[in-house]
Amino acid sequence: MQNIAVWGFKWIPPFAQGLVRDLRVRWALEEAGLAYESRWIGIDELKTDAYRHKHPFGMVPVLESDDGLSIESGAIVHAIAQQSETLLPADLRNVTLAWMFTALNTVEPVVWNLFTMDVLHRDEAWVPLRRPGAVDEVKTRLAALSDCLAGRDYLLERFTAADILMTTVLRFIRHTDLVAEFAPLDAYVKRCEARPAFQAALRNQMEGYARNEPAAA
Ligand SMILES: N[C@@H](CCC(=O)N[C@@H](CS)C(=O)NCC(=O)O)C(=O)O
Repeated sequence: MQNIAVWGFKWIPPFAQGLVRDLRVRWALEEAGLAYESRWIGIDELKTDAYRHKHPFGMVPVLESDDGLSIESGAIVHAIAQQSETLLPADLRNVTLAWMFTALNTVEPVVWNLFTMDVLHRDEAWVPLRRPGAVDEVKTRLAALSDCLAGRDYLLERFTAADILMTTVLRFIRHTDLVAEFAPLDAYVKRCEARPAFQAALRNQMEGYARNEPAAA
């Protein structure tokens, strides 16, 4: 994989800054030591034919490289991880993949559901009715995940691509105290976010927003 470019939003309001899924891709590239450039797409340009040529659903992230175009943050992180013994260790291949799917298929749906209620639809009448059940669903998942993390630093014996996905998933509920209610989980997220590669990825994403901030924002 060479001549890599990552597509993210040109700018997004502060409530979503640091959450957009190109962060996972940037983090994986930083951990893998692969150089990349940033490309920025306006939200109003997402559904244009030109951009849909890159992403059929008009979303970010997209990764462009000499190998072609890739979509889906999990698939992109997996492709990057295949180039990195740190992210996808040969002796932990299957279990790393299982935890990558766990982050995206078992944890992200419930966490994202709560994020959409609290942040994207917060003024809608149905939210107060549905929210308590959504919180319960999140807590059930977080409790099980926290049990898995008790006594260990990462999901597996060492840091892998699964931790990138899990941490970025858990960030979707950073506006709540739910993660903080589970000490092993809270420590885990802080540990992962303290990694220099995460900090570099976040800095790159935030610098883009700062550079592209609309005049009236
Ligand atoms: N499953 C996709 C989800 C991508 C996604 O939801 N991207 C959001 C930003 S984090 C987006 O582009 N939203 C714009 C839209 O839905 O129109 C992935 O993981 O890449």
